[in-house]
Amino acid sequence: MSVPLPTTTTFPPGVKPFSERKFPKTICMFDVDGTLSLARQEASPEMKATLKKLREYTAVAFVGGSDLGKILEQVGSDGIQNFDYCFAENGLTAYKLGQQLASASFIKHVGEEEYKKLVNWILRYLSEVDIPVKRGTFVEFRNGMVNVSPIGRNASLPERLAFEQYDKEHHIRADMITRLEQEFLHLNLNYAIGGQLSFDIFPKGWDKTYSLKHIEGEGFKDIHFFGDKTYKGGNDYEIFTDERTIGHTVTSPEHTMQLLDELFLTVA
Ligand code: M1P
Repeated sequence: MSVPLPTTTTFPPGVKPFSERKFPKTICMFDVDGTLSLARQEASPEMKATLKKLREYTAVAFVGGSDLGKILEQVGSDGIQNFDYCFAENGLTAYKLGQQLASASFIKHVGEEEYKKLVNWILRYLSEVDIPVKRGTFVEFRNGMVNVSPIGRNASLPERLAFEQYDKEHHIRADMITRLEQEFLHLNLNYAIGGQLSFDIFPKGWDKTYSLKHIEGEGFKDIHFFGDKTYKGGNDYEIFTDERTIGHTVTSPEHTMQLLDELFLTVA
């Protein structure tokens, strides 16, 4: 959905304007899975309290690969109100202070015909992949990307974890990506393994750095990014290494909270 950019910045009641925060020109941006919560699980009450406190110090944003619905299951259904900026699907779905921002769409970018060829190819390929179990929803169409899962997104938590282990040994996703890269070179797409049972496909450049477009010109001098998949090939790599950000690699949500304490919350 494309909606006009909001023309005014209105801070909700009880939320300090950026200029009144302790670090007025700083924004902290967080990956979700592995950074604010365990993969596809809800953030802990401690994490939610830490982020609430942080909002007194800096501007606060999440930038996740998942779609907005899944991220809100993790950060809380009131997430759009609790973060200054919400970036789902790498920023292809974006909110500032509760108002949706304009964005681009995958289908408009590649066109219906090419999209259809891509999906048909994926379904054909997956029909020939032999893995221990298969469930449902092998292709999930989103605004800014396509998410592909060889086991299917309907897998239960134990099945999800089992697939992740199986994939580590058998490289089901990595092999499929290699083939996709060869078949669809002309579409100039990027493939990212950001989670446990799927991978994302989106146009080159529509990685998490896309979200930075939404805060350009907002006056932030220090843009901190926190993520766990900051290695090459991980879906945090591009934004972590981008020259506009100060990147932090975290190993768990607890590690994220520890870094926030050290960097901001306990600074006199
Ligand atoms: O945020 C990381 C990834 O989370 C999910 O991955 P999975 O279901 O495979 O664990 C997906 O929503 C994926 O798009 C996203 O990149």
